[in-house]
Amino acid sequence: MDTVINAEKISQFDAMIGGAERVVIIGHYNPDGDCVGSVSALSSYLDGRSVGNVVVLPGPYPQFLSFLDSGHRIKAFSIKDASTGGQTVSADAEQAVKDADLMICLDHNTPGRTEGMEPLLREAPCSKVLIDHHPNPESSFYDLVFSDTEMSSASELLFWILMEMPDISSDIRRMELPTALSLCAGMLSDTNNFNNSVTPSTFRMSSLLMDRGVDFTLLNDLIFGRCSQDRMKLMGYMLSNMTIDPETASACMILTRKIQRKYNFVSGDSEGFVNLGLKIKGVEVSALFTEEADRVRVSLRSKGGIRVNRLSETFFHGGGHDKASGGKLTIPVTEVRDYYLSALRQFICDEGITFADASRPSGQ
Ligand SMILES: [Mn+2]
Repeated sequence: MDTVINAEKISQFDAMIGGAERVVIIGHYNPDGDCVGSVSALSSYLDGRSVGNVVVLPGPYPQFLSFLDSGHRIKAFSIKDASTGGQTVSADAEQAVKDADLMICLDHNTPGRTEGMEPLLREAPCSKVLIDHHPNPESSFYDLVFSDTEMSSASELLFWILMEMPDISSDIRRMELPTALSLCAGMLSDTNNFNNSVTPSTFRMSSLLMDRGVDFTLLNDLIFGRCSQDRMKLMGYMLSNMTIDPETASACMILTRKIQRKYNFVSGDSEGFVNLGLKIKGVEVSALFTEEADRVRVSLRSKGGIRVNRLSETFFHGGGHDKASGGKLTIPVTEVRDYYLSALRQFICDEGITFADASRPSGQ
C-alpha cells in the first residue's frame, strides 16, 4: 500500500478536499457493492468535514444495496423512462457534475467505465482524483491518482487513504461509523465475503473495523442473505441450464430477456452467478452473458491460467482484473455460446495455456 499512498499524496488530497465546496463523487456503470460502498463511505467522510458533496452513478444501483444510501442521496445519471421505456438523463445529476469544483472517481480506471457520462466527465474543468484497484488506469485524465491492484477493493484502498488523513491519523475511533460500515460493505462485496483477492491488509482493515463497532454478521446478512424467492429460483434455473465444455475447461450461463421476464428479474438478481461455474471440479473459466436492450453484457471469472482481462480485451470489448473482468457483445444472444467457445479455443491456443487440473469436467 505504501507505493500508492504516500505522505505527499495524502497532503495533496487533504488540501484538495479542504479547498473544495462542491465535490462530485463518481462511480461506474452497473454499480456493484464495492462501487456503492466506496462512494457512500467517501460521501459520509466529506459530510463529517462539512464539505458539500453529491454522489452521481451512471445508473441506478441494485435495490439490495439501498441500506448504503439510507438518506436517498445517490443520484443516477441515466434513468429508465417509465412511459417510453428509453433512457433519460437526470438534469440534477448532470448539473452536479458541471457545478463541481472537485471530482473524485472510485472503483473504475477510466471515464469510459461511466458509459453515457463519459463526455460530460471529459469536459468537466474541475480537478479530478482517482481511487481505484483496477490495472492500467488512464492516469493522464486525473490530477491525483491512488491506484493499487493489490487491494481487494476500492473500498479497502479508500479505507487506508482515510486512515492516513490528518483528521483520522490512524486512529480508527475517529472514523465515523457510517463511513466504516460502508467501507466494510464494499470490501465484503468485492471479496465475496473473503473468498477472493484478500491479503493480510484486508484482514488488518477488518480487524480495525470490528474494533470500531462494525457488525460483520449483520452486514453479511444485508449483502448476501436477503435474496428474493425469484432470485433463488432464477439461480436454480441458471445452474440447471449451465453448459460445461471440457475442452476449454469452461462453464457458460446465458441469461436471456425471456428468462429475465419469467423470473421478474431486477438489477442485482444475477449477482455472483458467474462465480458458480468455478465451483465445478475442472472448470477454470466461467462466463455469464446477460441479454440487455442493445447488447449482451459479459462477465468472466477465472481461477487458472486464463487471464480473463486479456480474453475480454481481445474478444469482448472490455477488461478488468486477471481473474474477474467484464465486457460486452453486440451479436444476437443465440450466437453468444458459439462465439465464447471459439474465442476461448483461439485464446488458449494463442497464449499456449495448459490446464493445471488434468481431470477435466465430464460435460453434462
Ligand atoms: Mn471493485
